[in-house]
Amino acid sequence: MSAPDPFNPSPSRGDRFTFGLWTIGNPGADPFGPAVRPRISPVEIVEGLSKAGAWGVNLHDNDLIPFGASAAERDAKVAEFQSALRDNNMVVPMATTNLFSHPVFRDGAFTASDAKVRAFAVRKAMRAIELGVELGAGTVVFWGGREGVETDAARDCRDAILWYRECLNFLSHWTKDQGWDLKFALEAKPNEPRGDIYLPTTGHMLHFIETLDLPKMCGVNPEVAHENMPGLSMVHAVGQAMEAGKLFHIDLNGQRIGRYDQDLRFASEDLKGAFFLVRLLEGTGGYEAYQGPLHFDAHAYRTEDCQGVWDFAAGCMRSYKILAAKTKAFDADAEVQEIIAANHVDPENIGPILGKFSLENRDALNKLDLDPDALAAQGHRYERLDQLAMEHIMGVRG
Ligand code: GCO
Ligand code: MN
Ligand code: MN
Repeated sequence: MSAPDPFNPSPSRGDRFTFGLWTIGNPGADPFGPAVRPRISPVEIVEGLSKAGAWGVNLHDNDLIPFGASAAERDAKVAEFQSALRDNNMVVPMATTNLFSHPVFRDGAFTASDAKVRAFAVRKAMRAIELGVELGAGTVVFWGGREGVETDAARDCRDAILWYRECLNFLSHWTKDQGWDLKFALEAKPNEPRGDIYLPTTGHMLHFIETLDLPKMCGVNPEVAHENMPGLSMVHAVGQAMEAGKLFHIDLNGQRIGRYDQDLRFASEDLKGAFFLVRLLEGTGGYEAYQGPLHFDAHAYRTEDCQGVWDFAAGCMRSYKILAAKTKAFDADAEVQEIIAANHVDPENIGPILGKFSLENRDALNKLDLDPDALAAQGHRYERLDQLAMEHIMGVRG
């Protein structure tokens, strides 16, 4: 008998891994100190990511084209970038707009109180969407970093939400009018750089989307760090988005609860959270797998030089693949299946009664023999189940 193939966590194009120009190109500046390494150029990023086994690269307009560049400068940058993409067999699945760096956005972009700023932001987003389409992107991310306040004396948040909606409606109608079949993915974050950002969680975004003119075109781009900063569950945010058919994109990284947005290497914090997130995305525990790009919105530690940046990128992809293999083994584990099955019980076929209200189902519900003490008597064995998950993660099982 031949030995099974050893597990290979090396990434390849089929894994659909992507990084942003701003993530690999992050030179390590922080609010307390300047850049510590040279900014890797867009062309070098495309080459390096391709060698590392990634599938694509994403960008903000200004990651490639400096703010205020002439048309000729823009076209030259785009042409150079496109030829690097072609030479290295890389795609651009997602494009986004920088609506946060220029001081014009210091009090917001789509939610700025000055209508001229909002107009400038929408026009900038139109140019960024055009760029995305030129590069072949199918998804446009909107992250409203400056859409918030330090003081609520500044504006009524109902005005902000109304203006946010108007701008997104304008952009989605314009996109349709251009004949483009694009998806908009809205990314929530609770704070940073603003004291409080509007629509702070994926859950808030999911509701807001339903109030837009073209809700089908819009979904979410949840980020591990942004849900974990306030101590929320990324697994539940993503699960709710998937259940609603709204997981259009995802920002994978690592984060400790209660801190600034750390954007750490994927799975380097909260390994168990990362395991259950990958399980959800891979669909090993049930339901369909997520089919979109697996994007890492993270950057290397400030301690690193360029070699460290590539170590960081490899680490994100390897950890995802290792966890994908672990979740597969976890869900194939007979003891795991047995504990889950023992809890998911309905021998009297009660589910359909609750599935739809009718007078018959009301009567059937009232007739059921339900003994709370008997139902409460048995434990659920989740201690054992979770330990099994831990032992798979720790590599002593599976
Ligand atoms: C952040 C955000 C950004 C966005 C990016 C895409 O906290 O800085 O996560 O990295 O994801 O701007 O729109
Ligand atoms: Mn972030
Ligand atoms: Mn992000």
